[in-house]
Amino acid sequence: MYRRYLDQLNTQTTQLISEQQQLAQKTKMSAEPEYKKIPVDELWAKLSAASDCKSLLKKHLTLERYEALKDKKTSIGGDLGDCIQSGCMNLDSGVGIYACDPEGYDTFALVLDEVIKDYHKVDKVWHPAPCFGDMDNLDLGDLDPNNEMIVSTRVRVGRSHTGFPFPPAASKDQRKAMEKMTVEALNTLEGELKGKYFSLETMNKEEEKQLIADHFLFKNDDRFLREAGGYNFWPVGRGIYFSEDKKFLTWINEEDHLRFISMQMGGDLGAVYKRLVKALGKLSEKLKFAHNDKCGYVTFCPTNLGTTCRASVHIKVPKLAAAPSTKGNKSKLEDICAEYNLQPRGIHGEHTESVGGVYDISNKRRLGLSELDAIMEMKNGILEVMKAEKAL
Ligand code: ADP
Ligand code: CIR
Repeated sequence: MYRRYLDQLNTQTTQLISEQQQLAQKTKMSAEPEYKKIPVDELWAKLSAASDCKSLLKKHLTLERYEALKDKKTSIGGDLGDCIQSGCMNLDSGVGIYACDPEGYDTFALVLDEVIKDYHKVDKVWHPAPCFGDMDNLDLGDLDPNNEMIVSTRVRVGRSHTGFPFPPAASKDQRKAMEKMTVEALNTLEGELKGKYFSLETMNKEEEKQLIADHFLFKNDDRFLREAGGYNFWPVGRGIYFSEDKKFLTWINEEDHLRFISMQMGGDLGAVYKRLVKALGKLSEKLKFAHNDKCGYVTFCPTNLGTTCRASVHIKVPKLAAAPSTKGNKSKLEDICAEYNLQPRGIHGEHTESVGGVYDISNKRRLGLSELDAIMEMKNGILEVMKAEKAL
């Protein structure tokens, strides 16, 4: 009986993959001139001349590796330039490299594997099977039951549709096709996940501004992502879905094809995580996400691979942020984040500043550990941050 069920599930999955691949082919058009490609030798000249560049790209793209990779192409034509243009044109990048398309993780493994190992702190680029934990018995609890420090909690994952390329190679029609199939899947959600889709192409500017200010919606002002082709054909194929209470959200065609998000005010990490896992279970029945043993869930940016999970809190830590580090020109907050594999960001997302001592602090590693481990790493680190702030 169970065997028959598994066989049926396999047939359904194979059918879904093949349907998505056919759709990607049908909507592939000749390259449209949105993405201004800079010749790879010009990019390399800029990067190799930059003596104060601290990116992982600069660290790992040696002359020898550059020579070995500069003429390689993936089967859909992705090249080294597509991967490194962002990091070469933005020498202040932290990472500086994206994958031109899913196959790029193999074609350009000579440099991408080194960046991945360095960022996720692993010895080998390999990812375990997904493991979200036993939802019936999992008790992550509320990190701040008395509402003293945590303003809000959010967990997000990224997903790519099998068969479709990443931004540098995605056509307008492919973006629209991905939008349509995602909205059809989202419209089958029920109960607390039931909601509505809002296209960026038709949304009024006031509403868009308010959704951004309230931390729900993405924007197109990240110069790192822009240079990687992330805003090609903006706002075509982009939009946001949210449940009636705005606690479950989906971003379509921002940096990744898909970002699934669960968030709410306060510190109840357990409730936020469980909601996301429930939505992922339902949506995986309708959509086929790109996944393999090397990368886990495949995403555009190598920092998001694996679990793709970023669990964050907006947390008030003014004392820790103001206290000097014992190790050089940093803060105590940065020390503690480094120690517990956490990443501090500003209040309006990556590459923004803190406001009023409130920081976005999340797990940093996503690959080489399970979803539950990534969440536990965040939980344990945040509890330490709270303890340290209270002690000052
Ligand atoms: P991502 O998390 O998707 O990688 P960003 O760092 O750009 O991307 O954050 C996206 C948005 O999510 C921003 O508006 C940011 O303020 C918001 N955000 C992140 N974490 C939280 C949180 N814990 N509570 C509320 N909003 C959050
Ligand atoms: C950079 O290289 O700084 C940008 N492309 C952002 C990299 C992703 N950020 C991260 O640390 N998770």
